[in-house]
Amino acid sequence: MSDRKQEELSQLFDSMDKDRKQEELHSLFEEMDKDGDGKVTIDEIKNHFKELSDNSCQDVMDIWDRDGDQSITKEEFVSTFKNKSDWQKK
Ligand SMILES: [Ca+2]
Ligand SMILES: [Ca+2]
Repeated sequence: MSDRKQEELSQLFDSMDKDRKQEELHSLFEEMDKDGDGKVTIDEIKNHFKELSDNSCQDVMDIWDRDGDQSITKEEFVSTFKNKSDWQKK
């Protein structure tokens, strides 16, 4: 991942990270999950983060999609926030 992209993603996550209460994460997830099937797909990410390039959306997917099935469940989403230090290395 390039430094610039890393920066872009860090800013994105920081902006989403003002308040990490569980309910907030859950409602954010539900906001992203437009069709309400309990999974966030790459298309839903692109839809939600319109300011991100396609490549960056794929990076977001890779960060959140912990089991690699190209969709993000609520569990994956919440656990990624808990393990933020995994991907956000100084
Ligand atoms: Ca969905
Ligand atoms: Ca997954």
